[in-house]
Amino acid sequence: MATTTSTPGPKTNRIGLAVLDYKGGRTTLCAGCGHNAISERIIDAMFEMGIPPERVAKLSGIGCSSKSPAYFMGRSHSFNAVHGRMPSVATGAMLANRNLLALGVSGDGDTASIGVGQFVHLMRRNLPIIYIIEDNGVYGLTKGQFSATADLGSKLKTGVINDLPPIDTCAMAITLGATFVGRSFSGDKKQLHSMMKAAIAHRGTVMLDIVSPCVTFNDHEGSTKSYKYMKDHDEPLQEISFVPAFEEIDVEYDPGTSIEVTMHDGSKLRLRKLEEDYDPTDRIKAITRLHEAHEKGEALTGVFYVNTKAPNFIEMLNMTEQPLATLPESVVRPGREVLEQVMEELR
Ligand SMILES: Cc1ncc(C[n+]2csc(CCOP(=O)(O)OP(=O)(O)O)c2C)c(N)n1
Ligand code: SF4
Ligand SMILES: [Mg+2]
Repeated sequence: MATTTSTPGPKTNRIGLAVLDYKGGRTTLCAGCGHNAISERIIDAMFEMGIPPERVAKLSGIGCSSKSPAYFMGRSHSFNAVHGRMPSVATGAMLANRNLLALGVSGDGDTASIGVGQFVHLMRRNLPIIYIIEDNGVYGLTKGQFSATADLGSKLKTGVINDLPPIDTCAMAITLGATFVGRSFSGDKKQLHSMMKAAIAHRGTVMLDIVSPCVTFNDHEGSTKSYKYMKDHDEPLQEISFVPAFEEIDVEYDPGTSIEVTMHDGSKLRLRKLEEDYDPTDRIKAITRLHEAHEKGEALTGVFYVNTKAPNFIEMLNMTEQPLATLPESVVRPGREVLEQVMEELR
């Protein structure tokens, strides 16, 4: 008698979706571009956390980085805004529907050059959003001019030297009020993976600056955002591991050398300290560490600051539990009596 063997289907997550359900279109970015690696980490993290793709709103500005949302999570909402103006679109989307998971993808040019005005106001509001800067230090899409995150003295392929100091978007975000701030490197799969999952569990502004080499215009000798430079100068602040609330939390490390942060949904972000006394809830210390790293020429990576206590923008505005976008007309539209009362008050 013939026996039938069944081939196991694809691995599914806790909402029954396969990783394929989190993929997007085929990338048109250059082969080896760091932005592609970041898209992969977003796909893995969203899949593992069991986030319904339809709950996610991908928001971006203009640039190679801002094009990348087309290459992951094709079932999610997506809005490619004007250069540097994604924060206002993201704010509007979240105020209209607080149930969305906002994922902003921007570039260093899109954020720190043309978009810096919108960026600073987003950071001070603690809007629930994961804001990623795919940071290559140049305007990749327009052929590699320096952006405002390019390090002093770094060199373009053409030989031009940058003589302006960089903006540190992490120090800026912490100073302004963002409540989860970290830096990673597109080539550090493990660190970025844990950081991305913890970011999904946070309910406030997450700002991740991810150094992402532009292999076409900024990966040569003299660049401080190249693969080689990052591999030689990367100073990880701590080892990061993240345990989602739906997984059993076990302790397999020496508590004396690590710190655990409980996220809003009960998940645990574990930071194994390389520095004995690093505390990610100390805002002043986080800013000091970033300034010290600059002085030493280190590319410091890790989670610098986490605050799970601050109210987010939606809570501050005291908005209705039901998203504005789904409120019925009978609730949104004032009746004749209300209008008459208003008119009476104006008389
Ligand atoms: C208002 C406006 N000004 C200038 C441009 C030209 N422009 C397109 S992308 C870009 C810079 C993108 O750099 P970045 O955000 O770092 O993205 P990357 O391509 O490096 O990923 C510029 C200046 C534009 N599209 N719109
Ligand atoms: S030009 Fe640079 S940033 Fe743009 S896709 Fe190519 S490698 Fe990436
Ligand atoms: Mg760039």
